Amino acid sequence: MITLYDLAFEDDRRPSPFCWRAKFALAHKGLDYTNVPMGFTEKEKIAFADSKTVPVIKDGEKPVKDSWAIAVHLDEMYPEKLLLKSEVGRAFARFINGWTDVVINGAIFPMVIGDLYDRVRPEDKGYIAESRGARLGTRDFTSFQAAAREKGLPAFRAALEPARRALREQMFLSGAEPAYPDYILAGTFMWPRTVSPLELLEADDPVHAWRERMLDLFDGMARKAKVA
Ligand SMILES: N[C@@H](CCC(=O)N[C@@H](CS)C(=O)NCC(=O)O)C(=O)O
Repeated sequence: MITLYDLAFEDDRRPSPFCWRAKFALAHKGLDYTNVPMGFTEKEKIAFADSKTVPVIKDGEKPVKDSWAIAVHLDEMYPEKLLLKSEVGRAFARFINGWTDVVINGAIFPMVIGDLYDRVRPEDKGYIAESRGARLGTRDFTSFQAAAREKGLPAFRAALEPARRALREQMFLSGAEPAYPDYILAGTFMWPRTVSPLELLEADDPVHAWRERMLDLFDGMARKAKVA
């Protein structure tokens, strides 16, 4: 039996890009699991895994923390539909993981922090104001977000060019079928989708069409999630 600890915002929104990677990975394998929602200030729920961040899974008695470690664990334990495919597939996925974390997540965060803060659970607002305020040097997230969007949106779209070039040639980042690199980037798009009305992509962008395909996977699993 697998349990996934998943970050929850107000009205049961589930924004964590890293938790979405795990949810796509579990769905890819066709594995059943129990989803346990947790707020930023409920870290005692994941203390058993010695983690301060989600996702965390408990697979039987085994705790696994960190989305990358979860993907590796799932491939080891359930090798039927591989997420990472091969040594080359794993190396490619590792690159996409780092690129998405640093470049793509980094570009989105300033553009949605105001909307995100508005949707955090009331009991978590103090924690987010302090932790993200310290990171950004301000607690006026609404003004910060407005300023970030001016230059940030064109820069974000430009940063997606490597993915766009691949998606002009193939249906998924991983080729004809989706695999973990797709789940990494799709997980990231679930983050703004669930907390902000900001549309990040133009309608004729190949990345937009790919995102639609990702939303349709697994019976529309991601599309069914509550949006901003
Ligand atoms: N490298 C980790 C990052 C996980 C992470 O940063 N998760 C965020 C939620 S999106 C979190 O739990 N943050 C807790 C906090 O900010 O206190 C992974 O891939 O799982």
